Amino acid sequence: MSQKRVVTIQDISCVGKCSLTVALPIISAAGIETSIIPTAILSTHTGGFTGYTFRDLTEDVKPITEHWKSLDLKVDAIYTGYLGSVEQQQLIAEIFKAFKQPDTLLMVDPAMADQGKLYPAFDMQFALGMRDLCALADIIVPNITEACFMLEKPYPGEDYDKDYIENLLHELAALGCKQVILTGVSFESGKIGAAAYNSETDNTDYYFTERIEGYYHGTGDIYSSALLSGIMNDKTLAQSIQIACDFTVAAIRRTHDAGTDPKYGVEFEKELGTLIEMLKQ
Ligand code: PXL
Repeated sequence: MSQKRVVTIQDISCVGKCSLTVALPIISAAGIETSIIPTAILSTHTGGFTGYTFRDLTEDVKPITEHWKSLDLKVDAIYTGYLGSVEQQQLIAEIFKAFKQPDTLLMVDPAMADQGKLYPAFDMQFALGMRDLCALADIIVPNITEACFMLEKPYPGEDYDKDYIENLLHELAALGCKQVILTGVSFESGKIGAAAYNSETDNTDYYFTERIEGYYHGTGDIYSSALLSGIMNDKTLAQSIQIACDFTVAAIRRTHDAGTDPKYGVEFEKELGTLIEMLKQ
């Protein structure tokens, strides 16, 4: 069987591990070729740093994909993360159409918000553009904040129950995507995890791990990259959310124990061996 290829479309934040600097090593370690389309280059990510540079690469996206159309590229999955603009969201809809083959998985992580707030670069128009992109995907990976922005609902903070989460999952699936993974779900103190809804089977799976206090940057991207690594290695959705949760929390634990500044990202590198072991089981 030939090696699978993922195309991932996100920014390069040169310092502060997130987006492409985590997707590339994680998906590659999982044995999957990782082709990329960089959407922007920033000196750092935008969360917790000031004075960062931002070079928009929207102009480069079309020439890259036009060239690719002349190649015989087999694409097993397209995975989008942090995007720079509404224009890029529209370009990605075109890329989905041009490169989707019958068994290509389209995964959208609407990386744009957390803890009730949009990231600095974004507004409501961008959030609704993300909703339209999610409608085209097979699988989406929002956190609760992103889900609320896309569904134009108030952010509930920590004040929700299982019925609320399952209603959110159903409303997100109604956008048009088959599978919804909602991250950052917590029903009891000290535990946090994900809910996975498959609209084709109407089944919901949950998986929780220990909650480590603090805000750790880039963990959403690490989670999505590990989740896709599971799916591309033929794990079920339930197995993939478990692998992604365990890998992400192990990286957070290392960073917590080392006491390093969490805005620089988490120590996922030394957990890559464990990820590979989990994918082999
Ligand atoms: O991890 C999400 C992310 C990715 N890329 C950039 C960001 C952020 C979150 O703040 O600023 C540039």
